[in-house]
Amino acid sequence: MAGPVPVASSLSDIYTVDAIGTQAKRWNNLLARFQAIYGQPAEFVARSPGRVNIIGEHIDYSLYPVLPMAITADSLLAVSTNVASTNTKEGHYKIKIANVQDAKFPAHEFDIPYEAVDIDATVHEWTNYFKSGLRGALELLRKKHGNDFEPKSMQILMDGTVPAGGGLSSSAAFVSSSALAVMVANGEKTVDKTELTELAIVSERAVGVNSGGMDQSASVFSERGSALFVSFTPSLKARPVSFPKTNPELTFLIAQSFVTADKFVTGPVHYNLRVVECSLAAAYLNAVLNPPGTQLPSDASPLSVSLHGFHETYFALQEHSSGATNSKSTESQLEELVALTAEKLDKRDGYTREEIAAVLNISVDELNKKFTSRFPVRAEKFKLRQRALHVFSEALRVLKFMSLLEQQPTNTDDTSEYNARLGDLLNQTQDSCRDVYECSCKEIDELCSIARKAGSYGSRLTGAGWGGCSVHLVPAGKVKAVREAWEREYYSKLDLSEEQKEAAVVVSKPGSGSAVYLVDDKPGPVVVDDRDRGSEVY
Ligand code: NG1
Repeated sequence: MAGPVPVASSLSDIYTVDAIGTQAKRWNNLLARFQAIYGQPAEFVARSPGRVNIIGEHIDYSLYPVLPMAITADSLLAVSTNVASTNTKEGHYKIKIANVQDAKFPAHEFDIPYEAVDIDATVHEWTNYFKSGLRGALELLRKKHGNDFEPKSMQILMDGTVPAGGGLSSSAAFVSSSALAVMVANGEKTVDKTELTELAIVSERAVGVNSGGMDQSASVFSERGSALFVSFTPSLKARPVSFPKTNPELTFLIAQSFVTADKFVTGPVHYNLRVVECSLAAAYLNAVLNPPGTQLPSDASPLSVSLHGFHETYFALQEHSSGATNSKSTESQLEELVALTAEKLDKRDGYTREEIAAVLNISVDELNKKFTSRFPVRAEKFKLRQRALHVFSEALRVLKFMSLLEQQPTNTDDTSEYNARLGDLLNQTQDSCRDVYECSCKEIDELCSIARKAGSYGSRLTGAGWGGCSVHLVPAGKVKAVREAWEREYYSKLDLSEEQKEAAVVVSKPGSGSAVYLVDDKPGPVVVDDRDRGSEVY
């Protein structure tokens, strides 16, 4: 899966057949608008999709593997580097950036000094996501070409179809496509997928969210037709995973709750707080379960210490002291960690800073500096027990889900029981997100219970939660019934525009990841190589 980001020669390399017609219109509109705004054609388009997470929620920043897949909705950046330098300040390059939705996302022009990209994370401004991709890509370019590297000016038109705050990772799609665009604009003929993903993960943290790495990996690495198993240790790896043939056939439905969850605004009490709680839980468990003085390894998680780091250290020390050579399976290790957490972290109402600092043998100031100064959080107490229980049990569910996928169903005439086992794991995830990790909301809970009653095998929130989207594993024959039930019992009660109604529910097929399309090579409308009807240009 590693290797360079593909250069697409036609939209058929990027989208599934059913999406091509709509996408061709959209791409042609993007290229025509680019010409109209900047008076010249775009040279290339950089594309990165959103994603839906199948299982493994809120465990990527604790460095446990997850199973997302890319969706059709994406972020497109049409780019040209042919920018007149006449009014650009000395020692600066110019970025002109506009959006096809110009009323919502106004155009901007920046003169940026060669040495640094300034991002004001306290202001919620759409172009910050581009700037964070720019900053990350330039760091990589400097590593490759030296500190004197002079970035090219760019003019950009963006078209994003991943709903913002909808749990489908619009931000990762935007940051990854921006970083990719900057790399290509600055002459990189091939862009390595792992390098792009790693820089997009770090870049996104510049926008004020202590992000894990799932979304960027899914956005960059995905392959059409497959989900993606992403692991973060010992280094970032992604591999495609296919679903076995089942009867009844399985369909993933994505349903919007229309509760907008803005991670940036609610970070101090939701997302960023969970990241802090997980790292504090790792440090606490290390202090009470490992020999005095044990240091957790500094790792790639947002705060550099993670529950996965604790997990590895704990079992390595256990094996070392018992002289055992037969390592336990990861499943049994995780089961043991769930039991240990329940026993050692017994305060259900949470731990104060003072209580945690005393166990870590550091001052409250040191605790704040290490854990809560990177991004502000607001909490009197930290729910270490609940957060660690969710993370260990969710990591276990991912492994169980994967082993089911690898096993294949035994009775291929009727795989209902197998399907139900997959669904059951998704339902357990939802229960844990709702009751233990506290990242669901009543609207998502409602969508899940309506879907289950109408025939879904498994229903749960997807992404960060607190609103946004839900994902449902539904037998193909029940898709209609589930959609109708939502309409009757949920959507008809909301005041939705036609556009929202249309976007409320999508049947999701695993889509492909990042790609570059070189317009230069193919002037005129975008190329669609319709494999059924021969080559055609829309
Ligand atoms: P969303 O907000 O749905 O894109 C976020 C994180 C992921 C992961 C999920 C929860 C970012 C960019 N994404 O996803 O890394 O932690 O929540 O599983 O912060």
